[in-house]
Amino acid sequence: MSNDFEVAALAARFPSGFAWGAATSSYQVEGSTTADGRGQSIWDTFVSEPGRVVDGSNGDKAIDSYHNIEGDVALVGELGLNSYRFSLSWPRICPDGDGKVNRAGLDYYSALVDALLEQGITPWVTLYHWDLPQALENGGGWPKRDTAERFGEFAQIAHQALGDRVKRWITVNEPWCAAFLGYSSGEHAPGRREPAASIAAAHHLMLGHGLAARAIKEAEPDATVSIGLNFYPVYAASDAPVDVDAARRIDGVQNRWFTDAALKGAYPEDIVDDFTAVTDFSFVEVGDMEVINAPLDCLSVNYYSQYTVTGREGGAVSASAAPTGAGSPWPANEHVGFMTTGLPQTDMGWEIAPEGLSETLRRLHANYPDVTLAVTENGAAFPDKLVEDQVADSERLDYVREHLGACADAVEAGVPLIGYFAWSLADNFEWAWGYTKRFGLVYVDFETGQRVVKDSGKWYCDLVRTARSNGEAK
Ligand code: IFM
Repeated sequence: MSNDFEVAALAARFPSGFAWGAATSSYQVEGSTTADGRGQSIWDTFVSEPGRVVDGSNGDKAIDSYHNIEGDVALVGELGLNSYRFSLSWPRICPDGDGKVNRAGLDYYSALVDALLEQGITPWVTLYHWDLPQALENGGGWPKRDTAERFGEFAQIAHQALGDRVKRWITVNEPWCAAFLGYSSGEHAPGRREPAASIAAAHHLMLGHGLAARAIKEAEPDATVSIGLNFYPVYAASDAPVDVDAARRIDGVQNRWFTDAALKGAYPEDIVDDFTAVTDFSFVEVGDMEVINAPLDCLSVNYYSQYTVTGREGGAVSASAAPTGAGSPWPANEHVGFMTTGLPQTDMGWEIAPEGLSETLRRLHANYPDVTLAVTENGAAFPDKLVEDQVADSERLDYVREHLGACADAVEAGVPLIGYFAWSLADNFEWAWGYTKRFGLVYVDFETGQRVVKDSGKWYCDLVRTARSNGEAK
């Protein structure tokens, strides 16, 4: 099948009005961490501690998006995208995490939004993508209720400043990572290893989500409000009851904990029972679950891979198969081994499982039929090389193509999917992996900042342009 024919066939499977985008987050791309009154975030602190980031790097410069609004927006336009997802740095806007606003921080995002709109690109704004103001961590961080309340205020501030132009809001990105990698396994900022506190953190991230969603909807009932959750199909390695139970626990914490809270107003009972071994849930107050259950317009689905788990003691544990899955607080991950199944893997060691994306979308729609879905992150790291102005990243191109095929399968199965965002627009700071993992559709020379569209980016552009012109013709 020729490439053109294949692109046309795939493009034709998406509805008109579909959001075609790419995503980034503030700490991963902006740099300028002390410019113009920005306060310190927990990631600034974390990266300064020896051994936290594999290459000893940090986000001080990142890919300098703070100084490159025009260039980055032009890149989004060059790729033919009609949507761009980015996050607000809370400490850039509220340096101490309280109600005191740093005007320069708001001005930066306001200029970015204007530049996008001028190009006809719809901004999708994430309010929290992990860069908590250090001042709030000093007061106890997400395990403390006050942080959720401050976040609700921050949402109000952000909406007041940008809501005249921004209509798509994602409250919190991947609270699983923020809570459990941040406060249980300690792989992410603030690097704490306190399982009980991580469950309180998870609750307050959800409470913050609910308060933010409520603040935005009260100010603007027509705004689209969403939460970004990371999903993985979880399979038991065998029918043995210990394996089946391990799969239940990991699925519960990863896929059901946050989604049930947001969309059903209750945590899944089996996981509450598991967690009772480490916490008494005294941080949950009357009325919290109603706040968390604030009406949602859309569920933002971040999808990368699948998990196969065993509960057998000494079962084949592969740290690389699930560098993040192992972060669930004990007892959810007690004796759980993450296994490799022989599928090809990305540079993160994550198995490539595109059919898991359509399975995830179909399962979400079956369980939560009232909400539309958007894939707000999907992508892969590979060790790209720039050779004579070209990055021949055929593995990423295949990854994106196959996952978009899975999205189209879901659409055809009746899933109300409204958008797809590649992670990421450009190579950037990959958290504890520093600059050693490249996820971009666009290659970045981390020394010079030069950007070069990879083959995967060119292919995606082709697809998006074809799909969008189909939409216009309909
Ligand atoms: O880079 C991250 C992003 O910040 C959150 N979701 C997963 C991506 C890849 O690890």
